[in-house]
Amino acid sequence: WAQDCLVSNITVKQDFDRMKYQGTWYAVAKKDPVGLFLLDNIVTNFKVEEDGTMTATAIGRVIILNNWEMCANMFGTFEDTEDPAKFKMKYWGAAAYLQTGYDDHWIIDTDYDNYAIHYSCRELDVDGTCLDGYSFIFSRYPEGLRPEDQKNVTEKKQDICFLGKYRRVAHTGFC
Ligand code: ODT
Repeated sequence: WAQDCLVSNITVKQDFDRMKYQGTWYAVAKKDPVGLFLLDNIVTNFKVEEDGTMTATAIGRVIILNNWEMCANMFGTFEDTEDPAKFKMKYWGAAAYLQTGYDDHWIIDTDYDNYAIHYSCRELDVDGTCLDGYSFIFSRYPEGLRPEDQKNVTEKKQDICFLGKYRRVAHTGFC
């Protein structure tokens, strides 16, 4: 078994249930993209609207325009695809100077009650691997993952070829 790291071979959560995914998730680790945006104190809240659309808000500490530190209030709407665990995320900030974008948003794995592994590849390399991507490890608890979830999360980090590329996301109460 040799890992090929092709984005097209990455597997996502089977039968993803957006209803059970709702509510608060604390980012406990992050693999940054080129030109990282959210630094730490990152908390997201997912919701399913009455028409079934998944939406989310996120806050987090950012540094904008060389050295202005603030808490960004971000919003996202998720477009469905043929795979229930793969979305396109349109996102924007409460203020015009915050980042906007349109990213892939894949839920690699979650048990809904404790942990979730998110993945987004922004730019494919010519060989089909990910040239620029990011990933969040989420927990329902700001203190971090339960010990019993850590082995599985480590395996999934390897499956998406980001093992060793994560940093811890602190929750200090800044935001
Ligand atoms: O921080 C970075 O470097 C890249 C990520 C920027 C996207 C932030 C947009 C958040 C919009 C609201 C959505 C919340 C849900 C987020 C879940 C996972 C990560 C985007």
